Amino acid sequence: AAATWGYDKGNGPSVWYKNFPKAGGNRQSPVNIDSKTCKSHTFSHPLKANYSSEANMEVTNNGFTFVATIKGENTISGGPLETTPYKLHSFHFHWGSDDSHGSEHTIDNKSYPAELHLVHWNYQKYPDFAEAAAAEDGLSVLGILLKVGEANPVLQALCDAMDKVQACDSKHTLDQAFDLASLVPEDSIKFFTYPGSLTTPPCHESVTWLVSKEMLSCSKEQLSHFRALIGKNTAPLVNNYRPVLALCNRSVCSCD
Ligand code: SG4
Ligand code: ZN
Repeated sequence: AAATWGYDKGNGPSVWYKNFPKAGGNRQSPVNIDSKTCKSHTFSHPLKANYSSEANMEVTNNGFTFVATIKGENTISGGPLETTPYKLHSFHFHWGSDDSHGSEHTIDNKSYPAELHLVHWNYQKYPDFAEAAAAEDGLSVLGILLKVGEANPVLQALCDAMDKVQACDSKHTLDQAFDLASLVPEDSIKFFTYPGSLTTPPCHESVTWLVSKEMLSCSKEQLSHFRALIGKNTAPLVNNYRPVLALCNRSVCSCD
């Protein structure tokens, strides 16, 4: 059977609203972030990720992305989340077929080759992730753009894991503990924030977005591991990003 959604001509972002009406809403993600016009805001608590090392991390090629599911207790709080901790559920990436595009968020209309999403949920308020994913204050995703530069040793462990799950719907367990903390800026994170949605169907409007101002560097060789993954239709898994949507009645805050 044909997939109900994807990134191809017939099932891509422009037609998602037909099967997933929320995709046509006015709190959708991603968006372009205009760094010059967004308002500066100081929250009472700095945004901090409290991450540790994940043993036996399981990674999957689910045909839409490369996703790592997290068993340990790792949280983020501060910024717009104030003192409510949100727990890391999983992380995944979006990327392009070449270095000129692939990120979901754009900064001053510039695309980057890939974007990391660390998905957290409001675990003290909701009984499970699924319920949080549909609630307006249920999720917070930390997005980190990848730029081409030096090879990144932290990403290399993930690139090696990608080689083990090139086939669609395959899984692998890392045999070395993975240091989640090294994915995110140390100390307090400088970021942009706005209220938005999941960027894939059902596009629930449940996400407090946090887009880090600091990027991760990634070599061209490392990006080639992403592009060697195989998607749903035996084609290369590339261009698995949703293009930017209108801000509508929202504004993006800039926070240092
Ligand atoms: C990807 O399809 C992930 O595989 C999904 O994660 C994720 O859904 C989805 O993207 C949307 O997340 O940060 N881009 S996004 O808005 O995390 C969720 C899993 O399926 C609910 C684990
Ligand atoms: Zn994502």
